[in-house]
Amino acid sequence: MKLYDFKMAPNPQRVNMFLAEKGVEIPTVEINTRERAQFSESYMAVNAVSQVPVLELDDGTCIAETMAICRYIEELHPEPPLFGSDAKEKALIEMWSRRAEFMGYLNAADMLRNSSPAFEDRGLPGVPGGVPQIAELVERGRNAMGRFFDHFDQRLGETRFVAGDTFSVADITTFVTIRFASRVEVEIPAAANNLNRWYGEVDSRPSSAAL
Ligand SMILES: N[C@@H](CCC(=O)N[C@@H](CS)C(=O)NCC(=O)O)C(=O)O
Repeated sequence: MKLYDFKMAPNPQRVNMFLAEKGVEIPTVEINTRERAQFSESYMAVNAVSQVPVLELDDGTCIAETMAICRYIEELHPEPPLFGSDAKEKALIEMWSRRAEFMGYLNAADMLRNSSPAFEDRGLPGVPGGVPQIAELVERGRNAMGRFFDHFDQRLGETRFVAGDTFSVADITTFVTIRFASRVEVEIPAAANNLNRWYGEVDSRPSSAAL
């Protein structure tokens, strides 16, 4: 098995933090997306949509998509369960993972991809011909991140972790999203006490070193 990885990129970081929580190590092959390695012919045979991460199994099967990779690892290494143990936990983890991605991650990505010179003509991932930046998406992303922080702060006033009492993959997506947003100087508001409390707790887990 091998993981096509790029340690600076947020979706590979989600897989790396997940692996660290499981105590599992998988050999990696670096695909440096800054140097356009995702568009090489050999990598496009691994993932036709030119994105990382990808997990290649020993039989040659290539699993793309962060959550699909994490689910596969969860099946092989069920302890500790990061996708929940019963019907209610599983559904809540799915719910909060989706909110972390749609309310948070995608907006942080819009902000970075549409503002940073390093992402010029890379408005969307995995498009060899390029996608122009749209400046308006930066402001829209900033407003959306504000709503994401508010909503998650409110939630974390009710629960220790994002999806409930136990740490889960939803915490990983939320944590990676917040670190990612800090690259465009978007930080958790100081007044968001619950979210700041939770961030400190997750940041102190050994798995956060995977970022
Ligand atoms: N939906 C995919 C998204 C993967 C993705 O966007 N990966 C980024 C790195 S975080 C990438 O490969 N970017 C390539 C590019 O910028 O062209 C997943 O969940 O794994």
